[in-house]
Amino acid sequence: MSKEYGADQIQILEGLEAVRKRPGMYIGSTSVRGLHHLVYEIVDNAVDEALAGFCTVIDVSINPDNSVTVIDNGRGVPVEMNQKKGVSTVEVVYTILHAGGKFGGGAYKVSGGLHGVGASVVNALSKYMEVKVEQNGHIYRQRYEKGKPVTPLEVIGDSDKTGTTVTFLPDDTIFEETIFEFDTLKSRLREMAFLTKGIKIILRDKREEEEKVREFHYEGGIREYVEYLNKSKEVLYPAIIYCEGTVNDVYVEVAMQHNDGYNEGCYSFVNNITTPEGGTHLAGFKNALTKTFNDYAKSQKYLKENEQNLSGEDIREGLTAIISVKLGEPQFEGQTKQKLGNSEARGAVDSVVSEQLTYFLEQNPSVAKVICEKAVLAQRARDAARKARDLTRRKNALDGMSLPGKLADCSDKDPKNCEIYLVEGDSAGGSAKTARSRATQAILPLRGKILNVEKARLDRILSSQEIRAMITAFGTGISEDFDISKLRYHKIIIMTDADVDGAHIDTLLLTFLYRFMPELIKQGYVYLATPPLFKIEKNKNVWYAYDEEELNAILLEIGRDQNNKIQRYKGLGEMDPEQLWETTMDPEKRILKKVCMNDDAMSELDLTFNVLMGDNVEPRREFIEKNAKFVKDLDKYC
Ligand code: 28F
Repeated sequence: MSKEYGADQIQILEGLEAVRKRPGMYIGSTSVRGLHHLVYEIVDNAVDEALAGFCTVIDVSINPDNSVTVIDNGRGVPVEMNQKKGVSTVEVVYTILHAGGKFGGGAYKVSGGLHGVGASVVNALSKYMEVKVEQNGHIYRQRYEKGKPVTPLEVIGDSDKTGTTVTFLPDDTIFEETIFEFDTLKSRLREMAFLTKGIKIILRDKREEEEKVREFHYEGGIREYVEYLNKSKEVLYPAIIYCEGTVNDVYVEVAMQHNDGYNEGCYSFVNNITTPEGGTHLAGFKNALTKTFNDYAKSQKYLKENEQNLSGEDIREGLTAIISVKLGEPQFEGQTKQKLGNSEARGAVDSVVSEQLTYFLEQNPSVAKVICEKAVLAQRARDAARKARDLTRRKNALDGMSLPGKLADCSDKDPKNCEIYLVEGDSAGGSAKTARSRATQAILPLRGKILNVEKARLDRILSSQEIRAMITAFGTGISEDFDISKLRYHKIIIMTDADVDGAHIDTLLLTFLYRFMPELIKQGYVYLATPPLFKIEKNKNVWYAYDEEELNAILLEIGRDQNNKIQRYKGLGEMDPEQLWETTMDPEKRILKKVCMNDDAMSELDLTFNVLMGDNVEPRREFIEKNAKFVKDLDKYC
């Protein structure tokens, strides 16, 4: 007899169908990024249980089949029947869209993954999901496939513990990628542990013989987060400035500490969700900081009455800060819905930080002095930078002559058709100018190593000819002046020698782009050209190989004998223009690698750039030893 479908059941099926039809609406994308959001969504529910005070350990495992198991030691999702729905609360939480605590009010609403779409979305997008609840001395289990229950909730054993265990296998007919990345999960789970002081989060990778385990547990919460982000830097003072309070039902927590660098690293969160586009909480923080430091600097005569106020930028130079707020109904705005809109958060953060920072400065005059002195230096450097920066702005669109002399521009003026090659060295630059398609390909030769922006202030950076030439050529401006609509080329292609020096120039250029024009990378305009490593000649035939593997494949095919002439390219300069065109610049034949980044864990990205490009050699050595499988003559890199 056909199963009686009540109105509720139909609504449930329609809900799950909707998720499977348009998954991007619920988890952002079905790319590798959306895949990892499935894990964050389930872990968020366990974090909710921790915030409610009942869970202390969350155990996350990537299983050999790339399914994921998340275990918490909370109370366990209630197993009793939900009278209204006629099924267990477990089934309600895992099959009804927007069901579960996040929308049920009460203690369950202060945390949220991708805006709290709930575990039912993860269930709908999984080939199977199995939920186990330990409660009332029993172990209950229910299995679902593509979101639909395939067993009732049934007792499968006894247990004297309580908690919830969820295992799910993402549906590979929906996700392009179903291989989880350990480091991606590691970054986000570490961040969750920093944001939820006292929780212990364990991450296990069970896909290899040797299980890989990482444990994150920070009693100090976001204070330890600031310490962690500053660990590769020289801090200006030992203390970590900490503010905490609740205003208008907004819980505010702020930790900050200056380092001797020039980059600003302020990361904001709402209900543990990262808000890379900032919003009202970040605005409130910045306002409080500028007001409080200017009042203090004037009262202590670090600034004369008639002297210009310190700008927020001056005060935040070298600042690492975490701004975390928790509130009931977060409103998300902005291009990627990652900007907080709640107006009450601005005032709450402003008042908590103003009051407690003022008190801290009065109690710690030596720290206050160091910060004010650095801000005054930054103010002077900023004025110098402004003059240098004006040199990079083209007076107006017609003012072609202000383009850098070395730039061989293309004739097409529609950015969508145009690309600019950043070429290492004048000889390769010359050969690229000859090889290129003049209509759509511009060439900007870069002489030698560009300045490492990670270790320099803006005025020094803008005094670099190479840096100014790129800024002017791209047309977008930098930092807060940046305007993507002014970009003159929709492909920025870095073309360097396939050797250590070329790789070093790649990292210097990427550091510059990441620090001053991150949207170019985020929106996918930046590429790396891949010149061939080998040229194989045999009886007038020519082949090109881009790596050792390809070389062997070609030799296998044409036969290894003395007629083969194999040339290992040392650099671009060894190729004549037509070879360069043929192998590396012809859009029909070339291989371009797109440089990608996502802002799921910006703080980790900033930290990695600083470890690799920053002043301190020791953290870099550790990073290379840990990450590079076989690194010889290490000191060459440091
Ligand atoms: C591995 C992922 O999902 N843990 C969860 C709980 C605990 C409760 C709960 C969850 C209340 C009424 C919605 C228990 N006892 N880990 C998890 N642990 N959900 S999810 O309640 C669900 C809400 O419907 C819980 C008393 N109150 C709440």
